[in-house]
Amino acid sequence: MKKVITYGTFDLLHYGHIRLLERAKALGDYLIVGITSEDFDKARGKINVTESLAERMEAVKALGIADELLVEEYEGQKIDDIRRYGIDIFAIGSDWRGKFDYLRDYCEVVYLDRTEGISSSDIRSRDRLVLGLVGASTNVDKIAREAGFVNGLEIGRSITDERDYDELLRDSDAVYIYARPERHYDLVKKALESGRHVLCETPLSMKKADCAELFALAEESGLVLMEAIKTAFSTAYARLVLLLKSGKIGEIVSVDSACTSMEEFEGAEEKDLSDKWNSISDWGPIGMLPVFQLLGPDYIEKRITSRMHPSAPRFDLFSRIDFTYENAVGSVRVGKGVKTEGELVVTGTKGYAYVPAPWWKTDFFEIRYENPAENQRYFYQLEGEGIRNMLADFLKAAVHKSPQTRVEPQVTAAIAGVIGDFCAGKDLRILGSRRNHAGGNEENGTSGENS
Ligand code: C2G
Repeated sequence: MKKVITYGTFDLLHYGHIRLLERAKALGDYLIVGITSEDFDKARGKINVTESLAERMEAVKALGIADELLVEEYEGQKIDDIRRYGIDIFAIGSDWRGKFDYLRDYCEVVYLDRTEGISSSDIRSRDRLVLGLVGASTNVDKIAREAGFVNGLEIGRSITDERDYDELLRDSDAVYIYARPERHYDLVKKALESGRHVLCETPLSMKKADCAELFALAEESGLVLMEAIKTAFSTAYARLVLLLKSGKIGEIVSVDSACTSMEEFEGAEEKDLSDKWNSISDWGPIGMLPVFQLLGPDYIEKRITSRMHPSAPRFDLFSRIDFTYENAVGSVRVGKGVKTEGELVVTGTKGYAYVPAPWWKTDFFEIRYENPAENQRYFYQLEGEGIRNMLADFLKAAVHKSPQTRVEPQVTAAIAGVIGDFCAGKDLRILGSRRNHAGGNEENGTSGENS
């Protein structure tokens, strides 16, 4: 009996796939089809796959062409499979010509002509979503660049002046918003009221209550509202959270994160800083993300300690935010123009998780125990700092109504709440304020703890 094997993702099964399978089958008597797993596809840079592994397997099975199906999970598996199943012929489409010649050491390799004029990418692009961009920053540029890797997501108009917002909304199905954080609420609300899906740079708002209102509005209108915290979409970070929630290091006792970047603010005056984001707005959401995702949004108390820019009393160059929970603590350090090790450490009763700097865009983490022989290292592909996955998830949520699970609305609201409290001076202690602003707590808008 001549055994043939072929592999593929087979997303949104189409005529090109069917012809390939029929011809592969005709090469022998028994056809095995390897369907790629989601992780394997992600690792090889295919992030747009619409259907789940189960759906894709079901669709190939229902054709009745394959005699057997298997799941392709790792690089190099083809050699293992060919040996294990005693394969005579490996067949694949001609788009792979030459790439699998190394399998000739194990069996015959046949490249079958690819069917022209049809592809899963084309089918995905039919449900395209036009994303309008608001704002000017490297973040906006990155969104535009990464959208090029997500089939079906098309960048539409791009504006930097809010006066053009109505036109932008008219011409877009969805918007990505990057504005001053205090402008986000109005811009998001208007987009939702106009029936547009929204991907908004973090923080979504400066008030907890605003977030609840905006999420309710999105839900009522059947629209997607997503906070653009790219770290939440990086595979390594998302897997770390799942692993820790499954008890990998026992009970979580402490979450400690640090995020800083160097920026030159020396000699700047308050007006020079007016269009810049302070540390807590820029880095705070990312720093707080693991605290709220691992310990929950309901802390008992918090304390924000900030060192402000000498000429801008609301511009924190550095802040440390300490959260107290019933049985755990969280601590976040953020800074601009300040440098520290940007790592994430999660302390547990059985071990700890260590994510090296810069932890917010990592492809690696380690779970460590008292006995180093038990330590485990985890590696995942990081495409486009997490932005690519974020855009793919946004598109799937908007077009295919897939549930969003990466940033919980309560986490978004908790982040907004902390930043709002900072602005209102609640739970805030300002370093040096006694010396620099004698009796200046009102001036700083603090709650008066420093006087
Ligand atoms: N195919 C085809 N004609 C098309 C589209 C696809 O003949 N118009 C073939 C491909 O060449 C491949 C198979 O159908 O042999 C499955 O295609 P995909 O689902 O795109 O999978 P692919 O990424 O090619 O996976 O380990 C995975 C394999 O290496 C190939």
